[in-house]
This record gives sequence, C-alpha cells and structure tokens, in this order.
Amino acid sequence: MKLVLAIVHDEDGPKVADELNKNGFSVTKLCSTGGFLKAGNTTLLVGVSEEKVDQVIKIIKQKSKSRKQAINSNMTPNNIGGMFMPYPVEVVVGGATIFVLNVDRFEKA
Ligand code: 2BA
Repeated sequence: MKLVLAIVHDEDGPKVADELNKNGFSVTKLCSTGGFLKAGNTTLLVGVSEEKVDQVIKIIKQKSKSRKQAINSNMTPNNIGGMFMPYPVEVVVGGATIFVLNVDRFEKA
C-alpha cells in the first residue's frame, strides 16, 4: 500500500477531494501553510494500493492549477540613503506538490 500526500492550492482542495471521492478513493484533507509564502494551502492524504497510485496522481493533476502569486520579499536596500524597502516578487505555485510514501502497515479498528 502507498500513501499519496498532495499539497494543493486552497481553491483546488475541494475539487480534487470531490473528484477522488467520486472515483472511489478515501481522502483526508488537512489545512496546511506553505513555509515560503506563509499562506494557507491544502494537504490531501490518500491511502491506495500500488496499482492505483497513477490514477490518483492523474486526478490530482487534472484538478489542480498552477497560479502566479506575488509576495513582498525580504527587505532590500534601495538607493535613498541606505533605507530598506520591501519589493514584490512573483512565484509560480503548484498545481500540486505530490509525494508517494510506502505504508508499512494499514489497519482500521
Ligand atoms: P510555499 O512554501 O509557500 O511555496 C510557494 C511557492 O513559492 C512554491 O511553489 C515555489 O514556487 C516558491 N518557493 C518555495 N520555496 C522557495 C524558495 N526557497 N525560494 C524561492 N521560491 C520558493 P510550489 O513549489 O508549487 O510549492 C507549493 C507548496 O507546496 C509550498 O508552499 C509548500 O507548502 C509545499 N511544498 C513544495 N515543495 C515542498 C517540499 N519539497 N517539501 C514540503 N513541502 C513542499
């Protein structure tokens, strides 16, 4: 068995989870926060047999979009009297960041 762990944009989380459910996969949705943007994102956990992993990844990719997000970077020197000013930086976030982990044991009690 494998555990697919997918980090997706908050706006895509419900769509991805719904589509996985429709296709018969159990999903756990966690609220998470990206370390870089410090913005909310969604982490999905899907336990599946090895032969279903590709199908799960396909659904996640289909339902998650990549987006450009602007942030104020760390302070940087400007030219006026050595003052420090924040400046905007654009990063591309997602579609999805996906990890596939081995599951040693799975039980439901
Ligand atoms: P964040 O850490 O908030 O990162 C958001 C986006 O900022 C990233 O998009 C990437 O484009 C950029 N970014 C992240 N760290 C950077 C850095 N040190 N320098 C420059 N740009 C940086 P994605 O790569 O699509 O990642 C989206 C979210 O997925 C991340 O949110 C984080 O929550 C998670 N993630 C991505 N890679 C990961 C990894 N290797 N381990 C754990 N979580 C990861």
